[in-house]
Amino acid sequence: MTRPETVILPAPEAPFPITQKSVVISGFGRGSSELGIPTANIPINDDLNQLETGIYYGWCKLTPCTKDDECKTRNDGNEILFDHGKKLAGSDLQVLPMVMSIGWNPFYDNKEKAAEVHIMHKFADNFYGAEIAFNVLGYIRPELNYTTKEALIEDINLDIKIALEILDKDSYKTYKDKL
Ligand code: ADP
Ligand code: RBF
Ligand code: MG
Repeated sequence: MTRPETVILPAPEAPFPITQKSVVISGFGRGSSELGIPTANIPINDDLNQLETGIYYGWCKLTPCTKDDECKTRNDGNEILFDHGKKLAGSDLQVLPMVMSIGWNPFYDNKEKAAEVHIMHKFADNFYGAEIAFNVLGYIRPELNYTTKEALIEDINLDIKIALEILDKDSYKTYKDKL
């Protein structure tokens, strides 16, 4: 399954792969609560900023940081527990497939550019403050605005399907071993 506008290359092409290590920060908390699609937010940096805004895919790998728990207060006053990924275990620590959104989230009219990773894996707990290594291997589509939340959710679910199909090709799977 795909979209007419999604170009699937036989293998990643420049500027991909973009391989980085970062840390999971907190956002507005809307991914899980409003969309049912949690995203691990990461700070924007020069390399990600140079990509055009839109939806990307690749592999990622989480590692707990050995730091004490911290409570951080979000802009809206909510307290977020940063346990730095202490509860990650077993398959949570494998290399996992992901989709990444980079941009302004036009549906929510954000004032700051965000980079967010949805990992196609079921986690029992949050992992704010964990280390995330990832490689971005390709681009799916631009960021869009939507008239309904349901339409956004439907499109994200199609992104996930497309990403899983591409990542299943040997020429993309081989990048799993590079994290
Ligand atoms: P925020 O706006 O703070 O990023 P979200 O609702 O997007 O809030 O939730 C993000 C948090 O959910 C992540 O930081 C991570 O700790 C956790 N999480 C649980 N499951 C996943 C998943 N499959 N992919 C990404 N993050 C996940
Ligand atoms: N937000 C948008 O406003 N427009 C989009 O087209 C859009 N596409 C996304 C695709 C994926 C795969 C993901 C993970 C997120 C996307 N988002 C998009 C971001 C979404 O609005 C955001 O994750 C939530 O607001 C939670 O931060
Ligand atoms: Mg998020």
